[in-house]
Amino acid sequence: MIPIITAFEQSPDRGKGQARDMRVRWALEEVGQPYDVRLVSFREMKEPAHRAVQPFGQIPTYEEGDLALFESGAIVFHIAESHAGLLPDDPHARARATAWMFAAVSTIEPPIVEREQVRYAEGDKPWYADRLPILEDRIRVRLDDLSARLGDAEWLDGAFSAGDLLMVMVLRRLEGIGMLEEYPSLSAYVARGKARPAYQRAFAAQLAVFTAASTG
Ligand code: GTB
Repeated sequence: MIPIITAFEQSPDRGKGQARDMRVRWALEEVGQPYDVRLVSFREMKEPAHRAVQPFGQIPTYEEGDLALFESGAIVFHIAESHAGLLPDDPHARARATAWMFAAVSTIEPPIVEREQVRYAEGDKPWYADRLPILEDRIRVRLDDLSARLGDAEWLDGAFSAGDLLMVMVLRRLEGIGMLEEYPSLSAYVARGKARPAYQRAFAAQLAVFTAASTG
C-alpha cells in the first residue's frame, strides 16, 4: 500500500523545505518507502474533507489504507515504527531515540516557532526590537544544552535515528537568521543530516513542487 501525504500546493517558503511535509518525505526516503503526494491549496486545507484527517486544517497528513494520521511527529514515528532504519532494535536505545523525537518537537521547536510567530504578528510593533532578544535568548538556552549534549558525537544517541531527523528539521528553522552559526557543532550536525541521500531526495521532491507551480 503506497501512503499518500499532503503538502502545500504553493509553499510560502518557495521550496526551501521548511514546511512540515519535508520531515515526512525525509522519513519515507530513509526507509525506502515510495509515497504519493496530494497537493492542497490553503482553501482546501480548511474544508471538511481535509479536516476529517487534520482537525486543525493543516498539512501534512498521511493516509495508508484505512489509516489516516496527522501531526508530523506522529507520522514520522509511525513510519519509524513500521519500517527498519529509523529506530534501533534494542528496546532502551529505541526508547531513547523516541525521547529525542519528543525533545525536538516539544522542547526545542516551541521557542523557535514562537520567535517566528512574533516576527509575523508583531514585527512592525514598537516593542518588537526589545522583545526579539528575549525570544532569541530563550532559544539559546535550549541550543546551549543541546550542543553540550551532542558534544563531538555524530548523532544524538548512537546511530542516526528518527530523533536526529526531527531535530535536524527543527534546527533548520533557524537557517538564515545567524543563530545556528553561533553553535559550530550544531551547524555541522545539521549539515550532516542534510548531506544524507534520503534528505537530498526529499528536498528535491518538495522543491520540484515549487518549481512546477512557479513555471506552470
Ligand atoms: N504540529 C503540526 C505538525 O507538526 O504536523 C503543525 C502543522 C503545521 O504547522 N502545518 C503548517 C500549516 O499547515 C505547515 S508547516 N499551516 C497552515 C495553517 O495553519 O493554516 C509550518 C510552516 C509553514 C511555512 C513555513 N515557511 O514558509 O517557511 C515554515 C513552516
